[in-house]
Amino acid sequence: MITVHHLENSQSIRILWLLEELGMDYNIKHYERNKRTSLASPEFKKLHPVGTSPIITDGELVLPETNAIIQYILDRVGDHGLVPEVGSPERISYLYWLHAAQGSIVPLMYMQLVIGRLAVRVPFFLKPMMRKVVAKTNQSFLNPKLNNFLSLIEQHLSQHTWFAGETFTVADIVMGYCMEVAVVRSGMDSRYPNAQRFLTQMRERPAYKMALEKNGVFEPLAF
Ligand SMILES: N[C@@H](CCC(=O)N[C@@H](CS)C(=O)NCC(=O)O)C(=O)O
Repeated sequence: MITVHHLENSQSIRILWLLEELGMDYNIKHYERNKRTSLASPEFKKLHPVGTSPIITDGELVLPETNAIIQYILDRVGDHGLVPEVGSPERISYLYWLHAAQGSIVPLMYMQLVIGRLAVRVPFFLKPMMRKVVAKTNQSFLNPKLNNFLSLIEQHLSQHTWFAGETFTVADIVMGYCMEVAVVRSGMDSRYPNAQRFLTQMRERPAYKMALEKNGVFEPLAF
């Protein structure tokens, strides 16, 4: 049986959500983050040399990386109906959002969080200078790139119910986490009504509710 090694407030929520959508049996082992650094606990780090969440184990297998885990689970199930058919227009949207999430959006959010913390962590005499560097990096580099994504998401969801079209797919699970983080930290507010509609609709899914219940208090970090 699959065990999800579940780091609090992490991308691992997607794996719980997927397993719930598929109605699979699984175990969860909960791990805390270091309160000061937000890094995973030493116990979690022992699971794999890279030591980032999510990680699953299945027998002898130890597998990290969100999208690799998702594909592994889908392959294991076979007929799941959560991925559009090869050759359909939905497939293109599915591929785009699945990979934009992990390849572009999460890394931008991650950078935003890390550089934001730099200004807090440096010695007091460097803080004024560091604050300027952080503000400049956000203003000239990170915010414009993230805002491009927020606008694209809003425009896409004004024409489609879900990320790949009219049917819920795994792209919604992968993007769903980005959407939760975008609300907390990247300004995805009422200026983006279709994004808000998507969030309401995904939060109403019984499988997501169950994943949140198993997770406990959820304050997504993308870190
Ligand atoms: N590309 C990886 C990124 C994983 C990642 O950075 N996970 C964060 C949690 S959201 C993490 O493990 N942070 C704690 C740490 O690095 O110790 C994936 O998609 O799984």
